[in-house]
Amino acid sequence: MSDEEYMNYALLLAEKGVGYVNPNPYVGAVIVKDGKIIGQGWHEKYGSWHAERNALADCLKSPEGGTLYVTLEPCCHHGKTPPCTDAILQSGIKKVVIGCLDPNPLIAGKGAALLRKAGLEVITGVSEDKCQKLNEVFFHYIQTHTPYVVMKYAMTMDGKIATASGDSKWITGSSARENVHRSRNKYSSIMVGVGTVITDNPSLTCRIPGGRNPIRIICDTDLNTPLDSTVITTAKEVRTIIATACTCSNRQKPYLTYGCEILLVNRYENYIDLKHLMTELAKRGIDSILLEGGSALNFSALKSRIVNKVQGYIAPKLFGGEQSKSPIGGTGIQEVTNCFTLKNRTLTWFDEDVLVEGEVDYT
Ligand code: AOF
Ligand code: ZN
Repeated sequence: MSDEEYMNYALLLAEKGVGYVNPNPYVGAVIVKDGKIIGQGWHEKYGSWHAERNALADCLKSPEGGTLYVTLEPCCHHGKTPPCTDAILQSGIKKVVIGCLDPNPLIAGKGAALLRKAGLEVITGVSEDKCQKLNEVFFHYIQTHTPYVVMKYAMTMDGKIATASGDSKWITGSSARENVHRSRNKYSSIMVGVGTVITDNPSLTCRIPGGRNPIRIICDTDLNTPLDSTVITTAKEVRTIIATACTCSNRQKPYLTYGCEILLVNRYENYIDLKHLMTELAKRGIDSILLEGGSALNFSALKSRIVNKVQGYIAPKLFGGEQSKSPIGGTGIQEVTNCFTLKNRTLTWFDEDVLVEGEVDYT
């Protein structure tokens, strides 16, 4: 097998960490000796052993003289676990093939340099694009100290997220909805505006086998979330953060009693300051947000330039209606030249629905 093939296999292992390691990266490692894989591992759980140590522990025979393939540069710092570089040096491995360097300032090339200095052969940049793409959330979070925000919506082919009467249930089919639940498992939190809670009373949980619930974040400038809404009554079961600019402790109290966390943020143009909210959430270890709207919050988020990726599911249905809402509301932009554009676009079919994805290009 070629270096790329071993690295691609390590990438598959890394993906097994989805849902378990935030805000750490997904990392996979394979140890090869005499042309055979003798050990493999991945970063399985936040705070637990790194991929390299798991692969070494998995070795069927001595890794001495072997080659380590790892999707991310081995760490050389003491974090929740001791440096992987120590374990690699102790193992007698002779060659390390790295997918991409770790942008964490504590590492950032130092891990690779340390191994080279110790006399190991080190190759970097094998399947680099794939390795970086896998960790787009981690790369963004560690470099900007803000969460990676994915705006997701489902609309009809005529661009509506609800009918004229406000009905918005089941726009897309089950296969697309299942993919949304995979996203809820992948990203550490889910965010909606208070309007969505009032009109839809959603539970915002992850409903796929083995999935875990994202932390729920409700943007509620003036604390208007109904106390009998599902997100509030189940706040002791699923961590729920109410982001608000309301400082009145009497108004906050009932939410706290239900088990919600109140996150006080600055006000900005009659709304909460979303940039401020992002830094506060990152401080709490939240590396990613699935933004599920509604339309007012979606436009505020775009305007505040906090959105990194847009995922639009399009169903082959037509609703019509002057007043029927579209995914992004607010004032909108005035001139086409000021529009938001998307780069690195992809299309994926989910039965009859199509998912259009792209990264927001703020340049
Ligand atoms: C690796 N292999 O599998 C992972 C790495 O607190 P710790 O000890 O878990 O360290 C977390 C940092 O280590 C994290 O920010 C990232 O830079 C790196 N993660 N490194 O060599 C791994 N998960
Ligand atoms: Zn490590």
